[in-house]
Amino acid sequence: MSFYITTAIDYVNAQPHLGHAYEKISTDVLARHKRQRGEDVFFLTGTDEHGEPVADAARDQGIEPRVLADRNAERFKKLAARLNVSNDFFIRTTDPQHETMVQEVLLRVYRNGHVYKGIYEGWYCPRCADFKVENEILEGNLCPIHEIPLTRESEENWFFRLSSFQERLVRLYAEQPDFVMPRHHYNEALSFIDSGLQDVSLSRAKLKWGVQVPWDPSHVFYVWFDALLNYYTALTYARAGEDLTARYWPATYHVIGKDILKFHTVYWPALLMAAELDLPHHVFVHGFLLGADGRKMSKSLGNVLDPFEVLDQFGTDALRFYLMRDVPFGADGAVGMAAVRTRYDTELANEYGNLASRTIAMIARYTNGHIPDVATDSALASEFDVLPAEVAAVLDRADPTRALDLIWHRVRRLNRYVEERSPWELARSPDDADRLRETLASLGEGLRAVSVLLHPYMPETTERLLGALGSPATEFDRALFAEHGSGARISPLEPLFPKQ
Ligand code: ME8
Repeated sequence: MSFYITTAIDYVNAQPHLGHAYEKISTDVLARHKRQRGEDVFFLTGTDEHGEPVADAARDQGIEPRVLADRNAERFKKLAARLNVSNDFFIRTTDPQHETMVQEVLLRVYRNGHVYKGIYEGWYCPRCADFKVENEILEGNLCPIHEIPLTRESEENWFFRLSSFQERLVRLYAEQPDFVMPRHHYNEALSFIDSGLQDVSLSRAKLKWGVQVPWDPSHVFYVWFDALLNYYTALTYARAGEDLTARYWPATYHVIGKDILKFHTVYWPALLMAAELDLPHHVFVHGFLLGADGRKMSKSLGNVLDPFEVLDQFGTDALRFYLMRDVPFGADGAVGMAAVRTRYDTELANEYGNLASRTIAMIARYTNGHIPDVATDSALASEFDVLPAEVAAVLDRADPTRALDLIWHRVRRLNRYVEERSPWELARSPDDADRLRETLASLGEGLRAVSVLLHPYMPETTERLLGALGSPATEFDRALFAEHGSGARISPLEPLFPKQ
C-alpha cells in the first residue's frame, strides 16, 4: 500500500528553531513506523522560499532573496540530516521544476473559471504573508501570531473564487470526519467554513520574488498557493526520469502546525477541487512548542531554542525522544534545556540505557555471551502480547506520544522484572540454573521487542542495541515477544546514553 506523508515546508527567512525540528521528527516517526510495517512510503519535507517573509528578511540584511534562501535552505537541510529524518526528497520552492508545475496547475485553475481580477484592501502581516480579519487583530493593530504591526494594503490582485467551494467543502467535512485531526481542529476548520468563505488573493502585484503568473507576467502568485502546491509538484520530479504522481498521489497525511490550519484545511482542498485533483486523506495538526516565556517559540518573538545546541549537548536520539515524550502531539508544550536533561538522566540513561547495559552484562557473565535458547517466561510475554497492535493502532491515529508511553511502560516492566528475578541471586545456586536461563532469555527477548518498537523514535540507538543483541532486524513483525530466547550471541555495547 502506498503511504505519502509530508511536513509543512519551512520559511527560509531565518534559521530553523526547535519548533521546526519537532514537526520533522514527529512526521519521521510516523514515516519510519509505516516503513516498518512494509508500506510503500514516500516522505517529503522542504523549504518555502518565495513571498514577503523571505523578500523582507533579505532586504533587511541587504542581500538578494536568492542568497538568503540558499543560505538558510542549507541550514534546514543540515538540520533534517542531523535529526536523522528519513525524507525521500527535500523540495525547495525555488526549484525550476516546481515553479513550472505551479504555473501549469494554476493556469488550469484559471482556465476552469475560478480566477478573476479585483481590488484587495485589508490589514496584512508580511511575516504570515496573510491578510487578517478585524476580529483577530490584536490591540495596537498587531498580528495575533507575530505581534508585529500590520500594514494596510490595497492592490489589484487576481482572486481565487474560494467562496464558490463552500458547499463542496461542507460536504467533504460531512463525508470525511477524519479529514482533519485531532477533532477540535476539525471543528475549528468547519466553523471557519460555516462562517462564510470569502474569495482570496491569488497573486501579488508589488512583489517580484515569486512564481510569475503565466497569464499576467506583472504579477507573482501569492506565496501560499505556490507553497501548498509543493506537495503535488514534488512527485513529478523527485526521481529523475520518473513521475511518482500515480504511485503516491493523493497524500495520505499532511502534518502541520495549528497556525497554518486554514490554508491546509480550507484553501488547499478548494484549490485541488479547482484543479480537478484528488484530495489528501488526512491533515494532522500539532500544537506549538512554547518558549521559556510561555509563548509560541518563534523567530520574531526571540524566544527560540537552537536545535543544533540541543543536538550538540544530548545527541540526536535524545532530542527525538525528548520532543516526542514531553510535548503531547496535538497540544502545546513548554520546552527547555533543563527538561531535556531530566528526561535524559531519568529515562534514557537510568531506565532504557541501564536496562540494556545490565541485560547485556548479565548475559555475558551468566550464560556465556549467548541469549539462552529456552522458553521465555509466558506470564511476562503475555504482558507484551497486545503491545505491537496497540502501538500500530495509536500511531494510525497519529499519536506518537501515546504510543511511546505504551512502549515505555514495558521498558519499566522489564526493569521491574530484573528486580523481581534478581538474576545475580539465581546465579548463586545451581538449582536455579533453569530459572536463570529463562530470566535472561526473557529479558533479552523483551529488550529486543521494545527496541523494535522504539526504532522509529530512536533509530540509531536501537540499531546499536539490536546489533549488540545479535538480532538486527527492525521489521514490525519482529516486535512480537517470542516464545523462545533467540540463542544469538551478544556483543559488547558502549553505554547508550552516557552520564554527562
Ligand atoms: O508556516 N512549535 O513556515 P514556518 C511547533 N512556510 N511548530 C512550529 C513552531 C513552534 N513553536 N513554529 C513553527 C510556514 N512551527 C509556511 C508553511 S506549508 C505549505 C507552508 C511549525 O517556517 C509551523 O506550525 O513559519 C509549520 O507547520 C512549520 O513549523 C513551518 O513554519
